Amino acid sequence: MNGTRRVHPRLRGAVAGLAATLAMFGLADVLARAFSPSAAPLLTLGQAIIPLAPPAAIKPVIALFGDNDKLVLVLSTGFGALVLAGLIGAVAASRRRLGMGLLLIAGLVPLAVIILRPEAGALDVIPTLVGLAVGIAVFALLLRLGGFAISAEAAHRPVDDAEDTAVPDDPAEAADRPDSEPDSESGPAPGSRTPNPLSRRRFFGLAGAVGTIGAVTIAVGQTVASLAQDAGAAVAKLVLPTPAKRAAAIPAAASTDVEGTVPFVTEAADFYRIDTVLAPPVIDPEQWSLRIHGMVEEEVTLTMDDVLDLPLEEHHITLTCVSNPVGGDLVGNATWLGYPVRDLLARARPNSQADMVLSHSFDGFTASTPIGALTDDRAALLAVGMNGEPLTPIHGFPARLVVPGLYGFVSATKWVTELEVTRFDEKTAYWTDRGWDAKAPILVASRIEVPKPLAKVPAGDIRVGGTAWAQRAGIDRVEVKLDDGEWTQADLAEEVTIDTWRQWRADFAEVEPGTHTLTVRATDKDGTVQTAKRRDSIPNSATGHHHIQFRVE
Ligand SMILES: Nc1nc2c(c(=O)[nH]1)N[C@H]1C(S)=C(S)[C@@H](COP(=O)(O)O)O[C@H]1N2
Ligand SMILES: [Mo]
Repeated sequence: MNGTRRVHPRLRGAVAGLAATLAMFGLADVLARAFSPSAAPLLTLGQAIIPLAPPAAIKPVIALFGDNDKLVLVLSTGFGALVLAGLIGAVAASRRRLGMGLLLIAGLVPLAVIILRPEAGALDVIPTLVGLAVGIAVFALLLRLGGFAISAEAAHRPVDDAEDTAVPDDPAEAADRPDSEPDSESGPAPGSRTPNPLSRRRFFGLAGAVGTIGAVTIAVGQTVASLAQDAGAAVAKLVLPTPAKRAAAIPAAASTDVEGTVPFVTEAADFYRIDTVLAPPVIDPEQWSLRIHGMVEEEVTLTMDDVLDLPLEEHHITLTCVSNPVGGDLVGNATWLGYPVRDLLARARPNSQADMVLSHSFDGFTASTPIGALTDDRAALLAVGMNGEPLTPIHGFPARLVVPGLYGFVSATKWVTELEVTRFDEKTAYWTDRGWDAKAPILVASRIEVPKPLAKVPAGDIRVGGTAWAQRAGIDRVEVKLDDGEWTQADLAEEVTIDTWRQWRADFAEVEPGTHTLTVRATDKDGTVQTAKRRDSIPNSATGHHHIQFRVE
């Protein structure tokens, strides 16, 4: 028997595997959304991969896809599962029992991941179990309809479509069949196949329909779930009190008038999102509490009512991610409402030997913050509000930390549930265990927002603009350079606080047609000039000057 005869049976087997897997994920997804949303197998699998993924792979994905990293992860998990299913299906074309067994074993993986989650409930396995049973049944049925023999002897002689014994009831199909597989130059041994296998067209039609229904179900489920998430009843339960201390109003002069620059205040919907959860936990504020423990004189636990009864303060603070590439947008500025962590810690009376607070999230994430940054005069907050609204689930509802001057991964714990007072030589945080620094103050940075890279700009006078930040120090100066010219000082918008970003703009007269490069650098009020040295984001942020090219015509 020559090799080409195997192509079609293997393809059929692979298609059967793909269709069965899509059916399994689709059904399990629908059931999970109805009964236990956090137990959807695709989501749970993707979530399980996150802490296992090598840091060297995670940060570039974040840098490349930013907020879409979740989608990329779910899609790659799904893609991986499909590739595996296709291979198993191809195996099943010649060894049906082995193929079925492999599919079952592969299906046990999401089941195991679901059971092993710390928050797993007894009913969580049901969606995946039902999905798996149906997926296996679909696989078996498609293999049978595809004409794969059960006996080991026959397994070596897969059926060719041209020899189908089924009586076609569709003339077009009948016409389609006799010459459809020119590679079937020799006939199969008598008795070597299941009776009445479907024609090629029907088989692929059926498998395609099953697979499509599964895929559409998954896509619709994901979309519905992400739309439903922000409008949770939990969020409606939290009514923010009037701040005891309001932040100063933001002056108009905090913004330059350069069209196309990013607004001074970032709306929650536009705020960058970085975290290790696929679906943000939706926490009932009535169930939430914050426990302050560890090296303290007195353990303290606060409920949400306790927090809302405290005199809350509003502060404008710019939050920054260590993974932000030079010129990137993993940075946002908001008005946060919360209670100073300093005063919370004072209630628990930390031991003087403690030098770190390990904040724990509901989802298991941790951040290590120097205790000094939480007790000095900066506005380190247990925040419950963002721009006048409760936090959104994505940004940490019902409570998170916001600490001026430190990258988010060592300070800005969302869905925060515990403050553990400890020492850097005793405990390490989530990203520190994955190669990042234990402490990470924000470095002075600046970016060009206008013109956009590769923009076409009319010749003549050109206005450029962007944003710079150096939380805790404040921005002192921003300089821009056209091509190889001199550094020229940009005009700065009014400073709101040293912990907020600052917009800048500059004008260049009579710029000649052609391709030009624009470069920016900032200097903070301590005199630190943004370094030109290029460096990757691990272990404590990328550096280098942001530059863009644009065309004058
Ligand atoms: N629970 C939890 N909190 C977290 C993270 C996380 O992965 N899990 N990521 C941190 C990082 S790396 C950053 S930069 C900020 C981002 O906050 P945002 O998503 O609200 O912009 O949240 C921090 N808080
Ligand atoms: Mo981050």
